[in-house]
Amino acid sequence: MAFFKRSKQGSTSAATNDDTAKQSEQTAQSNAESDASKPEASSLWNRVRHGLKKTRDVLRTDIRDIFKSEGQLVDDEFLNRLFAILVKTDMGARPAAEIRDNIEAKFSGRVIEFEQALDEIRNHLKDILAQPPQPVHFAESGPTVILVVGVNGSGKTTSIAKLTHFFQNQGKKVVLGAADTFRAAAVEQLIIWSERLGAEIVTGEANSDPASVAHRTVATAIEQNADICIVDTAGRLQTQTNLMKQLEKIFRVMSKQIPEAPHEVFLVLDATAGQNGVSQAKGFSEAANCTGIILSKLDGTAKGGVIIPIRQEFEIPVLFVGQGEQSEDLAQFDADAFVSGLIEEDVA
Ligand SMILES: Nc1nc2c(ncn2[C@@H]2O[C@H](COP(=O)(O)OP(=O)(O)OP(=O)(O)O)[C@@H](O)[C@H]2O)c(=O)[nH]1
Ligand SMILES: [Mg+2]
Repeated sequence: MAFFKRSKQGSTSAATNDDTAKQSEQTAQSNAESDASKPEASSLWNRVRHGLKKTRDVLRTDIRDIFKSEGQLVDDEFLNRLFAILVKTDMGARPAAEIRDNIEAKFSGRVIEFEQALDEIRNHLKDILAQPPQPVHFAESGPTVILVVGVNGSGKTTSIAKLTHFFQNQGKKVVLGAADTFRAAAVEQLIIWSERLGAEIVTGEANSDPASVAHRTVATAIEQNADICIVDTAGRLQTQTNLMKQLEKIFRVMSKQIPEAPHEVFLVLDATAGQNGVSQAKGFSEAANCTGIILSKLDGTAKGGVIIPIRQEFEIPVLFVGQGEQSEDLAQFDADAFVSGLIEEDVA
């Protein structure tokens, strides 16, 4: 059930030619900004690559282990072992079965080489991860309002610090709203980030109405001619009706101030939460009318394969990946670079 009736898709498709031209311009700008060949971007992607090492090891080392020689007969045993390895990456049974079935259809009873098997995996993953270039939808005039939502501890507040840094690097002025009034520590956490980043912040008393903080944040952003206004929210589950209603109220309040607001609703997903996290977040994403995903904690122990079911099951794009606890630790998502990080060998 969708709590929020406003359709993001609808508002985009109603765009005029002018809007479309503007959007292409923004897409080009965003693509230029995400260009993985830029030094800063490529160093971030090296770190994403580092975060994908465990998954890459499973794909490369474990699959190589089922090749007794350079070529391997494609029989039931080979296909079963390949399927088991693919599932270990957290990509989910469906894509793993699709890859297995494609290989069976092409090579059954014949010999497949290791690199040919990797090609099949690489191509399939690229198909799944492909998404249209998706810049942040900026407001045509006035501040762009971004609401950040997700389950407890998924990385919302840290991702807001990262987004602030990202937008400030583009010369944009950011105002933050601490609408997680549930815990004093949550407000404190965002205040610390705002001081470090030099961004204005709007807070409220503990347990005060989060919608009132959201309202004051948007008002401050308008007053101060800010470019971006990012509002933090308390962690919640889709099943917590009261909390979902509270989110609905935040939406209502914002859209009274700026009819298109919130321009973006970012869902923060914890990459370490695996398949359960994905299923849990799917209903939430639909209920809260999310427009984009930030995949956090893609460092250390994360199984990067989790992005595959995310792209398959969510109709919204993955916009950013987070790979650390500092404000610089955010990269714009790049499907080709990601697949390369999942599969290509480390260059010594
Ligand atoms: N390693 C790593 N840790 C992260 C990342 N993002 C967030 N964290 C850590 O995860 C923990 C939770 O992050 P928060 O940003 O507080 O998460 P939240 O969703 O705001 O949490 P609640 O407000 O309690 O719902 C903190 O210890 C963060 O430092 C990341 O990309 N990588
Ligand atoms: Mg938080």
